[in-house]
Amino acid sequence: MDILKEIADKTEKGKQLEVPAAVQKALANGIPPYKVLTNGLQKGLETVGDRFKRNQAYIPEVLLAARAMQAGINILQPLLVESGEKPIATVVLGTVKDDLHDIGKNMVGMMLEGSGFQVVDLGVNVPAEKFIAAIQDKDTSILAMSALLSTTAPYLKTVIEALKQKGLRENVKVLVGGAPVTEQYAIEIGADGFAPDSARAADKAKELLNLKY
Ligand code: B1M
Repeated sequence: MDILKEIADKTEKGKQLEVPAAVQKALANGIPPYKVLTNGLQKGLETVGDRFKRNQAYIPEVLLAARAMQAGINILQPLLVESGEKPIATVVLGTVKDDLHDIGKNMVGMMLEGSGFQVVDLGVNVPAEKFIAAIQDKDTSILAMSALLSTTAPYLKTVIEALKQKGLRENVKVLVGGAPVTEQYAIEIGADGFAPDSARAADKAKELLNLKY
């Protein structure tokens, strides 16, 4: 079997103990880390996600697949974040309140670090006050927020409004993303930028700061 297909298959089946070896094999075959991530691990998680949507998989299966994917990401992470340069700016990153999805956010964090940003990752279920406290604490250039549920996407706007109320809106660029978020939605809620995936999130972050990429 094609090694990327094998990784996708093992991820889908939640084979947390077998995924790392398959990822190592793909890397040894010269497949670039980002391709292993998107065409292998991510594909497997998406497949189980689609089955879940059609009521053909249960949440524990999705969770096991997510853990298997994380086991693979742990191997890829050092390769993806290795930029070797001084941080170009600080990004505060998090998944918004009431949302526990963190895989996409973690990928965005890795790609940002790999592009030379310092990333302050606040984790998941982050309320507006926590984003604001982090921005005030660090010399932050970008606030990057992820939302994976259609019920939590409106919270992106809540945070932007809270920034305005605190007089901090002009201090940071706001970058948003996540499956239910679109470019149009980002404009409507007053964000500065949107990206559909982690690689483009890193490009967009540079663009927002007028840095070349
Ligand atoms: Co959840 N879940 N989930 N889930 N889950 C989805 C998102 C869903 C689409 C599944 C479905 O129905 N098909 C659905 C949302 C429907 C909707 O609102 N439209 C859903 C649901 C309903 C739920 C629960 C409500 C289920 C329940 O309990 N009944 C529940 C909610 C829990 C909560 O958050 N409060 C829930 C729970 C879970 C698990 C805990 C089991 C697990 C999360 C584990 C974890 O994250 N540690 C889980 C998972 C794994 C998924 C799916 C299968 C995969 C999500 C994922 O990690 N994708 C998902 C279905 C699917 O996507 N096929 C689903 C891979 C990841 C790389 O993609 O996160 O989209 P993504 O990130 C992308 C881009 O969006 C972008 O870059 C990444 C790729 O490069 N991106 C950004 C992300 N953030 C960005 C930020 C940026 C820019 C780009 O700038 C800052």
